Amino acid sequence: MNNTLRFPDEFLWGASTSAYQIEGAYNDDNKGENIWDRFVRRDARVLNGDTGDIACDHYHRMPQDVALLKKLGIPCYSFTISWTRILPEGRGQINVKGLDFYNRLVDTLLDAGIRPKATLYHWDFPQLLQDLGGWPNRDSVDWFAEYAQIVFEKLADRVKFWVTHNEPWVVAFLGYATGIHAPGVCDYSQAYQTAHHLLMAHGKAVQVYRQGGYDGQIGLTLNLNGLMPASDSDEDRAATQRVHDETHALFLDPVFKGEYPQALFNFIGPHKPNIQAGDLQLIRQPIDFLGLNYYNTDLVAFDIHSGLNKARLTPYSAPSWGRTEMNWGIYPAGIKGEALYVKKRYGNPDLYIAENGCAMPDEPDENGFVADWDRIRYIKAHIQALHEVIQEGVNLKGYFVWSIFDNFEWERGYGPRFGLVRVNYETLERIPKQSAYWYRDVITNNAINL
Ligand code: IFM
Repeated sequence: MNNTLRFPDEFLWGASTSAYQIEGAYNDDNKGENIWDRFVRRDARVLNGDTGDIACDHYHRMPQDVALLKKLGIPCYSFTISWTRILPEGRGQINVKGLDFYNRLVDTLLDAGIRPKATLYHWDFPQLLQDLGGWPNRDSVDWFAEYAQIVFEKLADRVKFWVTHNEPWVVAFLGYATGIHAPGVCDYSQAYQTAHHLLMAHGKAVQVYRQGGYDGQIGLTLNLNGLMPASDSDEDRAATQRVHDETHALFLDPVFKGEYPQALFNFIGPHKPNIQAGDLQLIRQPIDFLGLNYYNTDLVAFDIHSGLNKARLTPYSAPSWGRTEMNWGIYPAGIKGEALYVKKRYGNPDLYIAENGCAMPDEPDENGFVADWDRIRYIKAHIQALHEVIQEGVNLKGYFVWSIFDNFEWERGYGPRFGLVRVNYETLERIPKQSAYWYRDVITNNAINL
């Protein structure tokens, strides 16, 4: 029996990070303040009072980090750009030193034979623009387009792979509905208005990119976690549909179909966003690919006391899988379900798994080495499910693991570790885990062995 699952020749393997989670240097070289710089300084917002001030200190250790990526055989590195390094006030005056950092990063990657993939926005909104209302202010669409244009002009000659936003649902709903994330607002109307403006900003940035005539690809990355009704009851199924509409259709429908899910808008009533003539056309720009982030699946039950959707989520795990360090369920078949859903409903766009991975209770030995077979088991099972979706006709073009480094996990601080490389937060030493060597072999063989 052949136990090797081989991937198509052109399949792209990669690893992802984000600026606030790894860079540190929060006020070096004229970088402006962003909403996470501010949020981490508010009481009881982040566990242990952790901040991204130093993080992995990637800003100062970039050349060594790229050398490590090379050593680990990573073909494509997905990073995100800190808006306030480039524009300290969010707009207007450009900070040459900030742009220079990304310029050097791109050149260093290319010299190492690593393909750069850049995301414009991964949650670190400029504080000065937040003071003017943040994403709920319609002007944010133009602020973002101005920033995008500056970045494209500097980097798009060498970066051919662009993402506008990473996980806009998180930005809108954790930032503005539950307030778990920066800027910490609890207001569903602002959350929905934010979602609408994020989508418009996405569309406008795509337009700017097309107008620039650059010869690369541009897309959007969504977090599409799995959802299953907790029972067959009508109430649980309806609650599941509402959560699905909020996390999936709210973003996918306007981008691919130029419309919003009306049933959801009827349900949320007064929280519906203000939409003006032409907005949906702007959002529905043809994109070159969709990025799909998948981590887990939840069971959804109707609960009159749970939020606007009246829905309570509990983690679901396949038999024998247990949960991750963050108490997320593990259900590898869920990634397949999401990829097939996108294929069926949205015309089978080119798809990349832009993030997938897990926080596990890593136990370093006396040398700092982590034999993380649990993480390998998780990643392998998800890659195996992805092999199946390719056989079923999904245009899956690549897979990016989250993350190459342990890093700042937002409101949970430095507790959960997602990296294939351990970061010792005292010495900032990087020590590849077992999973890093395992992933290197997957990439080299373009295959997994079962
Ligand atoms: O660390 C985050 C990342 O910033 C966005 N996607 C999910 C990851 C794990 O929670």
